[in-house]
Amino acid sequence: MSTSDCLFCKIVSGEIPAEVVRETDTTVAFRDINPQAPTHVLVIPREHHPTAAALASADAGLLAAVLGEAHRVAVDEGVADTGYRVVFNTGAQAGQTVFHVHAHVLGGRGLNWPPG
Ligand code: IU
Repeated sequence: MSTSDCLFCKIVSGEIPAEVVRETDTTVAFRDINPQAPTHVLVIPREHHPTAAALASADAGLLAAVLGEAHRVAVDEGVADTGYRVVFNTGAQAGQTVFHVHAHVLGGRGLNWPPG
């Protein structure tokens, strides 16, 4: 499933370039265009699902695959030992702006809690 007006579907298809750091049959991980930390990578399923909640309902196994890749990205980026954050902004009030589910992997600096 993909939608023709979805930016992240276009990254999956290669129509829009991205700095891809990991790929599997079901997921793609690429650097965020506007990084908020020294490591800021987005992990997405190739299939279009708008939010983490929608993906949890439709295919919990694929959501688990996205999470697994997020942790592999952290290892590859060298932030697994110092600490990192995996975030799904879910819905407009939580700051979601791109409605193709994505896990943010943030690390390489101290991260505040609670987030803004
Ligand atoms: P959000 O959780 O939906 O707010 O995150 C969307 C992210 O997608 C945000 O961090 C943007 O910088 C990032 N992004 C990108 O990496 N490439 C793009 O072409 C666009 C947004 I538009």
